Amino acid sequence: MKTALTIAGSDSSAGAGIQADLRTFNDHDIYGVCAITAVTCQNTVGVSTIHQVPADIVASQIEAVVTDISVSAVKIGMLTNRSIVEVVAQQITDLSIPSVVIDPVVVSSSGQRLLDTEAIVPLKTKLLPKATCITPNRMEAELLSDRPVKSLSDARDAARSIVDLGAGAVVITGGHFHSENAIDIFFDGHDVIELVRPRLAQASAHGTGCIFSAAITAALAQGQSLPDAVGMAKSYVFEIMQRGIKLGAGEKILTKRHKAKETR
Ligand code: PXL
Repeated sequence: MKTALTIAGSDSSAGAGIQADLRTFNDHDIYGVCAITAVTCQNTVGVSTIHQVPADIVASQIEAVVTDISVSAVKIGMLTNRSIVEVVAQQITDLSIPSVVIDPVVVSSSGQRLLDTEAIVPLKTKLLPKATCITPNRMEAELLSDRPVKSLSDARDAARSIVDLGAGAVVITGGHFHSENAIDIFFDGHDVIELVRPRLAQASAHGTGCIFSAAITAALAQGQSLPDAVGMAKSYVFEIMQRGIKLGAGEKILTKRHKAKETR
């Protein structure tokens, strides 16, 4: 059985973070292992507290699993602070971890900061160049490219500059563009590909970014090409976004195990 590693934060509501990643790996017949960077105390309404895991403990978790279990791909999500960004970048190289998918998480969908401001530069200079693929949303693409990303044409320019910074490929997710469709821009240094799906009413559901990047990681671990992995992940997210389930007072939780018609 193929395995993939997720390096990310724990979400007590299990809609995003480590819990969503492991669920997504499982849906794609990948055994998931994990290294937890932070414990977020949150429910469907928002994040109340964040406990940052010490960087050496993050490193020990990664080393423990990777030196024992052969990992085919890694997904990197919430990293919390500069020390964790640096230690993870070092370990990707030292432990020769293949197929690195980075979801450059900065702020939660409920508006809580999940990465310190001072961690942005090391994220760009030390970690981004190790990415097989990085999956920023519009706001994250602005931070990475240092340019406004207000339109699809801005997104195409930002995608080029993110690849110029050293990422193997980038997908700028279009959930936040003011267009009729949800359009993602994929660029791998050669071709710009637009991935188009109709925009869904419940587009703000919690965890979509985590699930998208985890699905790409799972597909890479299965040996798919990157364009195929991204296309499959987009379809998977589109499918489960229609299965959002209202368990608490806030955002819906996305899980494939829930049948869409029960929510209508
Ligand atoms: O969706 C971004 C995200 C990533 N990781 C964790 C989160 C969130 C959003 O809340 O809690 C742990």
